[in-house]
Amino acid sequence: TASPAAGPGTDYATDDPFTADRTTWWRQDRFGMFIHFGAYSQLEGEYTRSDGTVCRDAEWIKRSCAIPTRRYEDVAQGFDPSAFDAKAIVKAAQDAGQRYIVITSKHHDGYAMWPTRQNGWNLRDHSSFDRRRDILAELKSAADDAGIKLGFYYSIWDWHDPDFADPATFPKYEKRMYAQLKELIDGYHPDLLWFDGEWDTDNPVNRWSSRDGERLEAYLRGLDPGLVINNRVGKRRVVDGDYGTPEQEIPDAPVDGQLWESCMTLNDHWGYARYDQNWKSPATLTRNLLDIAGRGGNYLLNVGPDRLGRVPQPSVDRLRAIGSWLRTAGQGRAVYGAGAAGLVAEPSWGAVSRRGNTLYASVRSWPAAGQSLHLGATTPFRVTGARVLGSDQRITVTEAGDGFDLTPSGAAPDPTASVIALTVKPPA
Ligand code: FHN
Repeated sequence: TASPAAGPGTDYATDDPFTADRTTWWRQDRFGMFIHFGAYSQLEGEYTRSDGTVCRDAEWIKRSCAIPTRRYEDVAQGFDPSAFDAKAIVKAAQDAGQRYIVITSKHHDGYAMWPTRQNGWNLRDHSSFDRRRDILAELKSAADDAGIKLGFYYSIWDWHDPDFADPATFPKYEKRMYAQLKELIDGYHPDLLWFDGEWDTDNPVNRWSSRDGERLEAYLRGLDPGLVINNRVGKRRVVDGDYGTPEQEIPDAPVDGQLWESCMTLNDHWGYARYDQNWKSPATLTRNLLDIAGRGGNYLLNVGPDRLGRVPQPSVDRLRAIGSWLRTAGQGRAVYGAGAAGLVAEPSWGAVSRRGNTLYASVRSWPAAGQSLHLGATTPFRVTGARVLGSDQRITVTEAGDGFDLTPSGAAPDPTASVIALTVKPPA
């Protein structure tokens, strides 16, 4: 876990308060695309039981709907994501302003999305897909061409491998898991591994312990010291790996000195669910990104391709809207390479991030004419300049109480959030 070198608020010229290490690219990129894609996608969120009842879920559908293993294997046999288009997916990420991608290589159902040699339960050997294709290789090539980093999600928990559930044979599963991870690292050279499924569970009882996580992490770092690894390697979650992984939430307080990434869905499911039309609005998603960046975190926003491998249009539309906001008037500077301001209290009217000598106040509720925004300083500093990105209106900055009042001379340039860039200096 990267440790703060100077720490926010002591050296304003520091673009990044953390020491440069393997996570530097990850901290600077801030915004990534999560992809949940696997054999479960073939059902598109719905399963009709033998008694005719319909059961709904996405990547958990085998477990949630108690699908018999043989029946689920038949489903996977029909899986044919012929429309999976790595270049289109990478373009959707680029259009969103997402600078890294994490795709499920193996979810809890144990189905490998690459031609693993450890078992026959994979997209090459157990599907109707073109045996000549390798979607992880296609995605790696497209990501490399676009300058986008690529990570693999890998579930330690495995519902399919009979040796996982049996304490007597768990070491056989662990050996296959190590071998699969070596296949992924040697075969595709990912920049990041996103572990999951390391938690305790009742059925099958998870044999994985924090000790196992520490041993696995050491093994992986031996294979590639540059790998960024999340904290879901061992049960403790806080200590293991390079960063913490809150999910479907934005941590309440800035997590000083800790690296973290919040992962979220665009609707209510990670995997594709045809019936799920509960899409979050582009404004909500953009504001989440700004709130997260202002607290020093990363945002990993998910897409769930359908059974043919296509990213749903509502997902593409929302991602494009976020990217449009980031590209407008350089507003992305409030996110990329930016982090917890460390100088001010979190305001009610928006989010404040900092990059070097500039504070980016992303205002979602712009004051009425003649009204002001208050910025409460927690560390003394001077404001030597203020401007609104995308507008030539003026901002009057006056010292007030514990901080400053910012009074715009015009209307909000952007309904989602308008950014006031403040140049700051240590006290004279
Ligand atoms: O059980 C998984 C779930 O299916 C999904 O992959 C999320 C994504 O972070 N992780 C687990 C739930 O915490």
